[in-house]
Amino acid sequence: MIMTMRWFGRGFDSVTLQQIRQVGYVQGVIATLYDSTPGDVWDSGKIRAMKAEVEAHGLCLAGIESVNIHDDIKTAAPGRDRCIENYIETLRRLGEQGIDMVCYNFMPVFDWTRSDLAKPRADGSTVLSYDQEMIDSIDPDDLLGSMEGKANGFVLPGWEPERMAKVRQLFALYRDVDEAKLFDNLVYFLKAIMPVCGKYGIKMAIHPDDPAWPVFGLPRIIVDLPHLQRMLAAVDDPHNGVTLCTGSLGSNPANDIPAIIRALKGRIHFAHIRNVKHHAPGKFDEAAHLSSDGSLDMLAIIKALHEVGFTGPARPDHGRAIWDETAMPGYGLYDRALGAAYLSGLWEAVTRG
Ligand code: CS2
Ligand code: MN
Repeated sequence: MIMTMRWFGRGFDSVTLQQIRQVGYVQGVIATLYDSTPGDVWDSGKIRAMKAEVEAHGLCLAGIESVNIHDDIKTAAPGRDRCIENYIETLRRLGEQGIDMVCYNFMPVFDWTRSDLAKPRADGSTVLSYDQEMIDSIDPDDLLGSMEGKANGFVLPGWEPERMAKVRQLFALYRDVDEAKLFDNLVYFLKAIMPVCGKYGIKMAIHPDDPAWPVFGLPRIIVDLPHLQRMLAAVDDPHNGVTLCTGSLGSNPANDIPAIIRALKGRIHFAHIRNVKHHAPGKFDEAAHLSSDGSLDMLAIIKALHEVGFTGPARPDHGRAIWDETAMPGYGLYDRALGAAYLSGLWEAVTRG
């Protein structure tokens, strides 16, 4: 396992590469071209500059999160083949520079969804939280507004303002896309990109839907083990793999994360490790990484990753906002650094027996 942290790039992230290096418990970062628009080809010069900047700070660029998928691909709209061609070209350019892991998601309209980005805890820290009842009372049109209010001025990953400005149109695009169609569109996309992935050794790692159930009546297809297995079987190529996000899959208490890890042996290319605290069905808070702070058994998760021989990058996923830090919700330095230290400790204990 290679411990990493996500970095959104200079100018987009409140955290610097030097700070990440000083965490000490991480070897690399997972980065992206944060100002890229889904559907466009990434600029080779920008990819090269990003990689050089990361390496100049003594860190490795362990993968990309995310190369986002245009809605035309997800809905099989007329523009899909062009967008797929562009995606293939982006992968080729990443592959040429030795980047071998790409995370993406296939969620319609909204990326991850939360009802509160800064829910106060008793100790004055804040966390992201989800309450289905609250989500049901929000008009999807207003969701971005209510999220932006608590985003500390940052653009949220997967919530590109230019896309969100047309939420209504996006919903119209998905009107006839049910679970079966969305799945077919994912398979079509994966089949098209497998040759370039094979050529450059790029491991694609789909991020689970977050939360792991349909939101706003939109279909969700990466929510549990049967769905993950169906997707891996449909394109049975080792380059077609998974981002094992414990918090996203763990939003549903029925998902047994260590069992999922064991069942996906060989196909997990990236791990997001964080804890969640379940309160009631459809109601959870993100928690500190520590097992006792949430509902997930982090030691059992690390043990399962070790057991399946996981060698890819892992990162502490979201953290709490602590010590008065102002950052993108979930992506402050302090609590993710604590998470990296804790997870590295568990990993050392497990690997050394
Ligand atoms: C989120 C997502 O849970 C997470 O990791 O922060 O934004 C995630 O990065 C994307 O869904 C992956 O494409
Ligand atoms: Mn995640």
